[in-house]
Amino acid sequence: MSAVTPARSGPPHGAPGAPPYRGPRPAGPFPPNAPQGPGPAPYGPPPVGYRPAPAPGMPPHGGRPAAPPAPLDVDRRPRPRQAPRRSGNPAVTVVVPTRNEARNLEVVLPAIAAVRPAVHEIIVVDGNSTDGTIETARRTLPWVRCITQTRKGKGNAMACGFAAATGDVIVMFDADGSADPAEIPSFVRALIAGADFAKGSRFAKGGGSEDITLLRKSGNAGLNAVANALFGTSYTDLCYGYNAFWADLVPMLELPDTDIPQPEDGTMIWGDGFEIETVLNCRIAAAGLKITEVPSIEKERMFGETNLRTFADGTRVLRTLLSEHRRADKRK
Ligand SMILES: Nc1nc2c(ncn2[C@@H]2O[C@H](COP(=O)(O)OP(=O)(O)OP(=O)(O)O)[C@@H](O)[C@H]2O)c(=O)[nH]1
Ligand SMILES: [Mg+2]
Repeated sequence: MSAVTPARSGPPHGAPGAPPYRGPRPAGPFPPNAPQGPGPAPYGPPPVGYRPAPAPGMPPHGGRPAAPPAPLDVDRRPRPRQAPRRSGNPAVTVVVPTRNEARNLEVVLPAIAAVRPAVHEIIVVDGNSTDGTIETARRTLPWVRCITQTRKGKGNAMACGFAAATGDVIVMFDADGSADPAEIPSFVRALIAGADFAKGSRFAKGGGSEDITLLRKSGNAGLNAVANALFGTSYTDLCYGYNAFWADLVPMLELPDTDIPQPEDGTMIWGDGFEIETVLNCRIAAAGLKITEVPSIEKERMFGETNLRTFADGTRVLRTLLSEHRRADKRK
């Protein structure tokens, strides 16, 4: 992407007529290479609700004022959500779940920060990593936000990240190097063009995977067929973690409460595991929202090991489809 963020014109923050203050930007310095100055609208012509970006010297991501650097402690308490809004120039929050992904973050975080139009914030949601993931994230990209999840499982990590997000759009982004940050603008463009949910797909035209095994591909295809039969959808890639949606949908998703403590017997609360993507796919479909698939190319995990257990997690996904179908039926 060569487009840059346009300069913000108009009064400074706090002055009459200035854009509303939408909460502190929690991180310290902004990306040093963030685009400044005038330029074309980042995602094409500005449609209704266009919100101009900041002038030189102002924060580059939608005009939020800079806050003092985040404390070094990990922030366990999600900040209150500012009212997200839909516009042609949305502030983009990238939520990155991590479990022992230090080596990958050294590559992945700078790559996300280099995306243009620049993202508003990156939230690393860590799950008790033992390899210095959080320290590495902070060292690699000082303005990254790091929080720790409240229970275990990728689903809980994502729910914590969604609750902490201050952007208008939320992008779900795996930390293992398998997702290409350069695709973020296509997800955002699909949302600006009218989608509620931009669903990444390795099997849509233009997509692909360098990583998926035959077993997982067949399992995914089967689960996909069940989902489409139950929900009347046309999903081509049910179990893919690279997706984006408007942040105003978070309350409607009714994900498991992040304040509930981890069960003492070590079991995972329903929705806290890898079934999170299925839960989102089902609830968005059941709500009749507009879904646009975005072709995506999945690369191989760079370093470290998978957290996915093909059979156990595949079974969780199948059970999720059935229980989400019952849930949708009850609400009709
Ligand atoms: N915070 C947190 N992140 C997790 C947890 N489980 C997985 N993740 C992260 O979720 C992302 C996807 O997990 P992966 O282990 O890559 O699973 P996958 O993408 O289905 O499988 P492979 O890419 O084949 O390894 C990665 O960034 C993981 O670090 C968890 O319990 N907590
Ligand atoms: Mg992966």
